[in-house]
Amino acid sequence: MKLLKTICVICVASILFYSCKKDEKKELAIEDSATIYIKGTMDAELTSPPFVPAPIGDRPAKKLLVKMEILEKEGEMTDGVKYVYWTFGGTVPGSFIRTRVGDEVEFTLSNHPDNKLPHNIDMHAVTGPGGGAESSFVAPGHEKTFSFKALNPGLYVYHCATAPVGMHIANGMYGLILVEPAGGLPKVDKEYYIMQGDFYTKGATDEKGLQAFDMTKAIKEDADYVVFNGKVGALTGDNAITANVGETVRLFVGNGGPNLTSSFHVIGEIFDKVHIEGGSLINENVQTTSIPSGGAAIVEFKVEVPGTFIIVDHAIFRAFNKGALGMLKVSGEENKKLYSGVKQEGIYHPEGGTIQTMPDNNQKEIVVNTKEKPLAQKIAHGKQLYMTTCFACHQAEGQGIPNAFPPLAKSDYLNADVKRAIGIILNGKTGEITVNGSKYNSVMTKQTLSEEEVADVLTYVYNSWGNNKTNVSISTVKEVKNGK
Ligand code: HEC
Ligand SMILES: [Cu+2]
Repeated sequence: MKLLKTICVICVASILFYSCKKDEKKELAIEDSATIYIKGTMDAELTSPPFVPAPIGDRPAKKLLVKMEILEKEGEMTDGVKYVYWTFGGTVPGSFIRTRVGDEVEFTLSNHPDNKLPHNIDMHAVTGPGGGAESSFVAPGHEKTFSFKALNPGLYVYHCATAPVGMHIANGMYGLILVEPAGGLPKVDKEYYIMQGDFYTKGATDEKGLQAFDMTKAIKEDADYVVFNGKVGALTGDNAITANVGETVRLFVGNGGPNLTSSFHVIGEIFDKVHIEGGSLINENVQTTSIPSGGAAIVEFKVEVPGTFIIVDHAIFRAFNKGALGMLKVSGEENKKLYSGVKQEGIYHPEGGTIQTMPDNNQKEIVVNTKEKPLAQKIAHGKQLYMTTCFACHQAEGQGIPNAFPPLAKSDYLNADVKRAIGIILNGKTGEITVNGSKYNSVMTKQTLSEEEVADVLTYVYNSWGNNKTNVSISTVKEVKNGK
């Protein structure tokens, strides 16, 4: 009995000791990175996807200068479908940042003067308020600098966190920052940068023309496109990533979302190693790895046989119908011992995004209506327009943002003059104005809306948030347009 007691005491004591030691070790690890000595300054190499900067290797910790420019620019989502992307560094995903534990990163974020909106950056690798978002909020034509020390190794997502956050992310404002451990990552032959994102357009999937962002679909998580590296085909055909038989490949994979989790899979390969969630835990022999929105993973594998390996989100309709399909082309000698099956070309060719439907004999004709609609209908349509074109600046409840965007809720300026308000939407507005006693001197860009849309959106605004309930007619919009 006495012996049993003694053993018990020893057990409890050693468990306590062990768990204390573990905590101590963890604390030490973080404290260590915080006190790593910095030797000199250098400019960070930034790369566009699918490429990554050179490995850090065993370079000592430094002050690392990162300069990133925000650009709002038109690009192509797929053949004939244009989209205005908001980007970090001109690409979706944004430029890849590579740093190491102990680096003091001095980050300068500039917002190009041609841009329309303020932006900022929230880096998941940052320990500090908002991941940097609070210190980096920057208006068009300005830049902001802040600095942070890289404390935890891993692969981290960065993204814009300016309201409406979902919209900034949905338009492409995300990327990856890698923090290497001291001494660097093990050497591999090829490294690439892939990031998934879901997109929501006003028109249906593959509908041609310049497509605007659709807030309603985004809220429903009903994506028109789910793609790697910002567009359909960014990693297929001539854009495929490549390797040679016998090489080791490391993929830095992120998921910008805004909504959908990725079931990341390479058809015909098994991941030898996966840094789960981009952290320190390594899983081996993985078929499909789950990458949450706002998360990442590092996957590594050796390519043993030649061929085209298809990269997909294994939520498979996304791959074959919404764009989440890429290619890794491996060249070299065949190895019949490892793979000797009949090789059939073309099995995995993308089907394209065309949605196939059964014939419908009751198709209704679509009538274009330019006559005045009932008030309720105008308000409903106007609300939709507001939520896609106006609310990024004037906010969901028309409350505006102090010193940047004037309020539309109970706005004395708005309620005083309907024709003036119509003119602002048709032509844009600059110069000082006073709304509810506060001065604004900023720019509202010209909105490309039809006469009917102007009437509907203003009718919605006038019939919301305590405004004077004016019903704006198409004929009044026409009068303003014709200068009456
Ligand atoms: C890119 C940001 C932006 C967008 C988008 C935008 N506005 Fe504005 N709006 C502004 C700014 C900035 C001003 C103030 C301009 C100035 O300082 O002269 C303004 C002023 C106004 C005003 C007059 C001031 C007031 O508060 O009553 C109205 C009315 C208005 N906007 C309505 C709209 C409507 C309706 C839409 C959508 C169809 C819209 N705006 C889209 C930025 C925007
Ligand atoms: Cu932004």
